[in-house]
This record gives sequence, structure tokens and C-alpha cells, in this order.
Amino acid sequence: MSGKALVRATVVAVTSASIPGQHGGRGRDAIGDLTSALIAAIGTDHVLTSADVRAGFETDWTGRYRGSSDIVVRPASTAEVSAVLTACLEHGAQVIAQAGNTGLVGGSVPRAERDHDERPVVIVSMRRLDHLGAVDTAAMQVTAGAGATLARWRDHARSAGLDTPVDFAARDVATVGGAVATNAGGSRVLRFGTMRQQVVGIEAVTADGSVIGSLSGLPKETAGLHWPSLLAGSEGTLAVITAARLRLVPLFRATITALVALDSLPAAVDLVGVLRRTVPSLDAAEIIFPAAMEVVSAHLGRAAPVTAPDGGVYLMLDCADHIDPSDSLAAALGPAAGVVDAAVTTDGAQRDRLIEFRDRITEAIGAASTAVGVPTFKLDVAVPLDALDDLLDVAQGAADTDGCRLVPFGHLAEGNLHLNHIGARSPDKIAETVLHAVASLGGTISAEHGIGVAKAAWLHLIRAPADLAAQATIRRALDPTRTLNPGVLDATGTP
Ligand code: 2HG
Ligand code: ZN
Repeated sequence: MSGKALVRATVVAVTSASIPGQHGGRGRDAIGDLTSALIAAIGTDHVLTSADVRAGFETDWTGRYRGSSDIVVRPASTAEVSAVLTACLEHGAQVIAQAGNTGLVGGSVPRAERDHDERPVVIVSMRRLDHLGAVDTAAMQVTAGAGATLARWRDHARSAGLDTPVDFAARDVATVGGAVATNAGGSRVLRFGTMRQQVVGIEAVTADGSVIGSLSGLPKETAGLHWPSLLAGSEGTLAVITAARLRLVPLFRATITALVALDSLPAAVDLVGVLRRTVPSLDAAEIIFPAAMEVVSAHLGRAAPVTAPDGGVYLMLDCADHIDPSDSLAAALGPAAGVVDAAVTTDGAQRDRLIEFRDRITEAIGAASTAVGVPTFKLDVAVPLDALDDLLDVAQGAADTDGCRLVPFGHLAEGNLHLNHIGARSPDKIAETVLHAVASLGGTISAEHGIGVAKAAWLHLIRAPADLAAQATIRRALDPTRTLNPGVLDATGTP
């Protein structure tokens, strides 16, 4: 599908001073008028107004972030997304795009507090835009609809003898659009980069219904602003992404997975350095701290095949190549300092069982949180590798003060830790302590989940005032009526 072939939406010129329909507020008549306009735009079957149905879209995966909506719409094409946004603009509604809803920072559900303007809130579910184009094996690219899951994108690539460069545990639910919008990462970042680096072309709809971007897939082009660069990581605030032209990578069939127990975090950091320098087939280096291993083992009902000593850590390593990578992995692991034990396998079924100790940690933490009756408090952060030890000390101190259980794991090569707090009593205090430490250690308050609403109040720690002001100017230019995902990525906290 080419951007040029899309229907042109009616463009309604507005400024921030005149939000159409704003005076209509959220009264029954205003919602009724908006509902009629949306039905006229996409038909009655996919305009959902019943409270029970809406409820399924109003809470995020963790259960921590929630808010109320007035209408949920389920468009099936870019033209329908454009028609929906045009109707929302005319009726002064706010728009929250949602697909997999696995983002973990509250960016894809309505805000807990409604806008003081009392504007209607419409959730635009992108799941029906799940088409996958033909794989171009020569260019190593494919076009995917925003609602295609990462698993379908991957299976589609594999059926053509290629693979996807981005993969993570939520693959069956998380979607291409969400992954681009949050610049998601995952386990293969050390080899292929984050989602932003995979986007060769993009198609999106701005708040006034205009369709922007191109899916032509030219890897080289210097012809003005690069929409993929601008929209990747914009978290639904600049435009609603409808499709992306994505890079594919070779499918490596010779794979080996190792779960390595080490005696310390510095030993794990050193080992990853050695592997990155000497084992080009290294595909993943995921760190699992003992607390996380404990939670996932209890959830799976089986012990890990290796045990890290007190103060130690686990590394889940993956290598993938066209020729057997076993020897090069063994050559690097053999002499490595601090390695206590390793379980290594090339067998497909055994690999799957081993990888469960990494892939099912989030699910295990979710179950543990349900048991204590409080949603998990998650902080996705990254610091330079030599600051990881210091960060963990601060995080453990904050968890001890709160009285909650810290369960850390993450992606070691990028210094990216997922600090999960089970049973946290004062999440804001934990965030305050940990995020200040992250910033002073030269890190980032979000490595791959985004800012959402969860971290908006701390964005100033890593972005200078002039930087935030420039970003706000770009946002106002594309969305003068504050229609798209208000409150998200907003350091001022304005909904
Ligand atoms: C992962 O790496 C995801 O599996 C989720 O980023 C992290 O649950 C989390 O904190
Ligand atoms: Zn992650």
C-alpha cells in the first residue's frame, strides 16, 4: 500500500484557541452527536459505547493505569482512521490510540483525571489494521499494519526465509504500531538496534485527519524531515501510526542458548564485553537477578538448571548464525572469570524450556502481584554499564525503605534494567529516589517502555528546559488542539 493511494480526509483548520466542539463538552447530546459522526465515518459495528465493552480498553496490562472513555472505535484502514480523527476534531474529542496495550507506562489508556475542559475521550483501537504485505526478499523489507502483532510479523518474515530484528516476550499481543510509537527494544537490540532503527517508511494520520509519510521503502533518501525518526518514540502524541515499512534480517537456523550463573554483576558485564567482541553471532544477553529467578521458577514450578551464588546473577545468552555457533560461544565462556555454572543447549524444545526462565518473568511478576493485591510498580531504566552496581544499591535501598520486594532483570548490553516492585506502598517515593539516581549516573529514565504518564513528572531530569520547549513546539505544530494522547510525554503535567 502506498501513502499516495490513500483517500484525502477533509482537513479542518484549527488553532489551540478554538477547539471545535469544545463548548459541547461531554453532555449526553455531545457524546450522541460524536457517536453519530463516528458511525457515519466507519459504520455502526465498530463504534463501541457500552460501558462493559469500553472497560476492556480502559485499563493497562499491569492494572496500575486506568481512566474512563466515552467511545471506543475500531477502524480497519488508514482511510477510516483519518475519518475517525476528522470526526473527533470536529467534536472536540481527545484521542488515545491503543493496540496491544502492553506498554506498561499508561500511555495507551485514558488518563485517570479527566481534562478540566471535559472533552469527550475516544479510544482508537488499531488492532484491525493488522495486514501484512508481501515480503520483499531482495530489499529485505515488509509492510505491516499498525495492529499486526510482533509474533505475526515474525512468522510472516520466517515463512519467506527471513526474520524480524525486534523480539520480546509480549510478542503475541504487542503490535508493530505500538512498538514503533514507543521505540520498543527487546532482546535483539545488541545486534540489530531498537524498533526505530527498523523503520524504513511510515504512514500516519495527524490530528486533523491528514495522512503523512510513505511506505515506498527507499533505504536512502534525504528529502526533508524523516517521519520515521520523528514518530518513533512519540507515543501517539504527534500522529496515529497506521503502518510501517520494516527492515528484516537473515533467518539464522543454527542457534544455541546458554543460561550462565556468575558470581557477580561486574563478572557478567565483563563477559558480555568479551562476547560482543569475539562472538559475532551473539543475539541476546539478558540479565536475571536471583530475585527474578526465584519468582519465575516458582511460577513455572521448576528450578533453574544452574544456581547463582549469593551476590551472583544469571545471564541468558543466545547465539544465532548460519553455521553452528557452539564452538565460538564455548571458546568465550570457557576462560571467562566468574562463571560458576552453565546450562547450554542447541535442541529446539530444550531451548524453549530454558528461555521460559527469561520470557515468562513479567507474567510471573504479574501473578505474584495479583497474589499480594497491588499492581506491580515498574521502572524501566538504563545507565552506563559501570554504573549498574550503584543503581542497584540505590534501587534496593528504596525498596527496603518502602518495604516492597525488588525484582530486577533486563537487557545487560544496554545497561537496561527492569526494576519491578512487588507490593510497593509508595511508588512515587521509589520513583523519586531511583530516577534521580539514574539521572545523576548519566542514565535514562526510560530505555524501551516510553514515558507515558508514569514518568512524565520526571522527564525534566534528563531533558533540559530548552529541549522540552522545542519538543512542545513541535507537538503544538502538529496537534494544536491537544487532541492526541494528552498528558503523555508532557513534562508540564497538563492533561
Ligand atoms: C521485557 O524485557 C519487557 O520482558 C517487560 O520489557 C519488562 O516486565 C517488565 O518490567
Ligand atoms: Zn525489556
